[in-house]
Amino acid sequence: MPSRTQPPSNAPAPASPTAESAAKPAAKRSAKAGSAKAKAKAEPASAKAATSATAKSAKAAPMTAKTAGTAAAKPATKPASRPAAKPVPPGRFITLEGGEGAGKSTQLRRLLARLQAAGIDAVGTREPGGSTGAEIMRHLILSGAAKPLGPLAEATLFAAARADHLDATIRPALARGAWVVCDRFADSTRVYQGALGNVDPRLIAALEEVTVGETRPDLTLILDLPAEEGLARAAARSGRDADRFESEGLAFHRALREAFRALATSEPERCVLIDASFEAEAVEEAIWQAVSTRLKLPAPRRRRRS
Ligand code: T5A
Repeated sequence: MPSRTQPPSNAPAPASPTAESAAKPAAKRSAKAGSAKAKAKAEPASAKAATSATAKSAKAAPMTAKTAGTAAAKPATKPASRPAAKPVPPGRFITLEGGEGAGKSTQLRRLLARLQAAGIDAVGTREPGGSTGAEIMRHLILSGAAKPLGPLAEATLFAAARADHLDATIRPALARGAWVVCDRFADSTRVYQGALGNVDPRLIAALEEVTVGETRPDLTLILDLPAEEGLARAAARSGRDADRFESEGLAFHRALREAFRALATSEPERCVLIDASFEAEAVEEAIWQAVSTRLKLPAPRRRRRS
């Protein structure tokens, strides 16, 4: 069974969302996954440097048993003391998934506001998009221009957009210790192009391996709602026409819901199924419960007395 969170009926009022934070670009630094990698890489590199320095000095002045003993007893130069590097708190990566109109964008804003109120540096982003290059690809894909090429071509376009998004936005934010909340991510490719588009799962997995690598979500919140309700919500929203995927038939959207539910069942350690049929405040509360239970929130900062 998937882990399913029911919103309480007496959910408190939400914190006010900030659209600004949802669009906030992340600073350019190295990746979260990259930081672990960088650390692993840095160690062999410094070991190599030390080895080559030893080899060099050994070449310049070959050691005898006598000089070796002296050198060991009395180091010629005192090693310079360096200030300890300030540890970077680990960033966390949360993704929101689900069918059309399930309330992902609404809940992303609310979750960001909650995280920021808890003193967390939180960045909101979305897919397809979230970086300059990926936003260009978003327009291309959602316009339906690539539809005639089929789901395989669309899967590779989503993967290319994701690679840019990860490099430009997600990894730099995680590396500085920020929490990243992303509206859709690789699970959408698994479900839309994989489960629904019948793209070979080995290809979907290979694309994910190459683009996402170690930058996997710590927590995925799957907003679950009957397809009819989601489509009705999306249609009631004023100001835009149905896009490439919204314009698919009801059977497609019902199958989407089932595929997302199956995903939640298959990866219960990462995914939490959220009942999104409640009003937005209650869904927000259920999401906050899941986030605070699954991820360790930092202790609230103490105020200094003046
Ligand atoms: N895609 C994406 C792929 O096929 N493969 C991929 O790899 C990726 C990354 C993206 C499309 O691309 C596809 C999937 C998508 O079809 P999109 O425009 O980003 O396109 O579309 P969605 O992600 O589906 O976003 P939507 O905006 O359509 O839906 P949301 O974000 O789930 O819903 P939201 O928050 O905008 O809410 C919709 C309406 O409902 C109201 C809101 O006010 C809004 O009017 N609402 C509620 N009403 C009642 N009760 C609640 N609890 C409500 N919550 C929100």
